[in-house]
Amino acid sequence: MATRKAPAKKPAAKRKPASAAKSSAVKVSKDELLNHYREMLAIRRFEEKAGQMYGMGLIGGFCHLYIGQEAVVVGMRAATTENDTVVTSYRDHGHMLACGMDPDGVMAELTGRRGGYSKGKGGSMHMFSHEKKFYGGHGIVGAQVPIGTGIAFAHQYLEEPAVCLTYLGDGALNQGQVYEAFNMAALWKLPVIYIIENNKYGMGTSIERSSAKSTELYNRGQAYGIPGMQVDGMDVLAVKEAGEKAAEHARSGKGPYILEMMTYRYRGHSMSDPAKYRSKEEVQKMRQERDPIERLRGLMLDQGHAEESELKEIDRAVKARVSAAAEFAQNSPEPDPSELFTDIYVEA
Ligand SMILES: Cc1ncc(C[n+]2csc(CCOP(=O)(O)OP(=O)(O)O)c2C)c(N)n1
Ligand SMILES: [Mg+2]
Repeated sequence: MATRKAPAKKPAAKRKPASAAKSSAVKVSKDELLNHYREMLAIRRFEEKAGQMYGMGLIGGFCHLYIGQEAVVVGMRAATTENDTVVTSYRDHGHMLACGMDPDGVMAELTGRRGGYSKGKGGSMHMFSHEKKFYGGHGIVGAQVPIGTGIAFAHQYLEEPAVCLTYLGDGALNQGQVYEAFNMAALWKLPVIYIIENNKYGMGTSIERSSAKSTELYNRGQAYGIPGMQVDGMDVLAVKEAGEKAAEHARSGKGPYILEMMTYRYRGHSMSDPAKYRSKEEVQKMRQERDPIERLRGLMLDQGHAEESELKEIDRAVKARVSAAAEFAQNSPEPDPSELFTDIYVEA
């Protein structure tokens, strides 16, 4: 469960070395563990169902599944509060569910129905919930980073005690706008946590082939004095622990923080990805050895936090909830064509 340490190489003079989170041997209550398990499983089952429905032609357009990465959003959610805001890329279903958004509304948006969060007009990549403080869902790689930085600026300006969790992929980290945002966030000490979800691949190639210094993406804020940490993103407890540290830093006026979550996606980049850039064996190995849900399940059983029967009951309840969301999404009517002309501008 250990998180990775900063490289042993001695840091250059004056360079603030990126630190590493300690192991996740923290005291956590049984209820908390069960909640983490339930939430990760809910995302997994939701995404599996979405994948099935896509295959059946019930969902169209782009659809990027989050399977494998569940510990990141669940751990970060547990480390932060309901006042904190979230913004992310197109791989966003897990983030929305972790924010407490209704699975019915998310699934109905995927099927393009009126009951969806964007009334069926946005689809997988374009959902928002002001109530749950989720600000998208962005299809343009990296575009959410200046937006999250702007939200953090608003928190500071309005003297709100909130932090903005700004998620981005390893591929997005090479975008110029990310560094413009880093500069402003550091300059003004904005309450923002940049969470790099390093799942090792962009759309069609590995980080080794696309990113300089690919083993230490958490150091990318160094030029601006932004501290960073590399975290085992397949361990929900390690994520939570690192998230608490980053949130404390950002909330107390010290400015931005970077967390590099080492994670993995099991499915293709999107539903139409032939995944020629990696082997099936690699995916299989990850699933067998690193799966965040199985890992937590094993930990709870080994340490006597839960009985098999309790976990089975959670599995059953989660499955039933996801089936109900799928049912809702198929029964909700399609938007009326007149809806094409509404919601184009939103009142301030
Ligand atoms: C500006 C821009 N360039 C290219 C694309 C096409 N594209 C979509 S996702 C993606 C890869 C991004 O990978 P990463 O940031 O690692 O996120 P992941 O999909 O792994 O979650 C690319 C190149 C885009 N949507 N926007
Ligand atoms: Mg990636």
